[in-house]
Amino acid sequence: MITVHHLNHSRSQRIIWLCEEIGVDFEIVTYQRDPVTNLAPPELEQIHPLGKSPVITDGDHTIIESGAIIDYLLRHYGGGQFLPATDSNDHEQYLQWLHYGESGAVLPLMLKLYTSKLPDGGEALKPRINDELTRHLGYIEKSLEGVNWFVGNTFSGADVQLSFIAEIAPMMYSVDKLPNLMAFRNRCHERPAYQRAIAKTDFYAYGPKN
Ligand SMILES: N[C@@H](CCC(=O)N[C@@H](CS)C(=O)NCC(=O)O)C(=O)O
Repeated sequence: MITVHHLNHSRSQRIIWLCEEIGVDFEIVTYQRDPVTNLAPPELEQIHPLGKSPVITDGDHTIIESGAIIDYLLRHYGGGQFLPATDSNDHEQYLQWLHYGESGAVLPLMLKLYTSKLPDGGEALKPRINDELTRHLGYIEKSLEGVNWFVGNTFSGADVQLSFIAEIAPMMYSVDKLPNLMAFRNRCHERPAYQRAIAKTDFYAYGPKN
């Protein structure tokens, strides 16, 4: 049985969503962020020393990192769904987007978030961070021109990974410049499995706005 160790308002929401998409049997153990520091509680370190979410356990396996978890779930429990054939060009594209979602794409967003908490708002770093945000979000926006999904215009694990970028981008960048990304986010939110995941968890701050 798969256990998703879920932190409220976090990247683990997308893992619960993916479990719903593939219809695998799973349970959720929820952890609450510290209301002052916003950090995960120490109990999560008992599951994995990094104490971050998402983390899943499945028998002898304990797996961290959203991209690795998405790939694991699809390979072992996806029944061929949402995972392009390994010998296809789409598979290479899928791997690229899966990695990009938690490396190149997320870095400027995290830098913006962290520096905004500095007393001077990280003034010295602002121009560089804003340039990087424009570069990466611009690339993502352009990649969605005329398509619904990132790989072969077919829903895949890469879309699950990138949904978090689409969900947090509005906090740090003008959504007027991201119509394709916001439409993508809305398409994710409209999926029945996404809504089932929302219904199974506490309020998710980056989820659909009613
Ligand atoms: N790249 C990792 C990021 C994991 C991560 O930083 N998760 C955040 C939640 S979105 C977390 O656990 N924050 C609480 C903390 O750092 O204490 C992934 O995608 O799994």
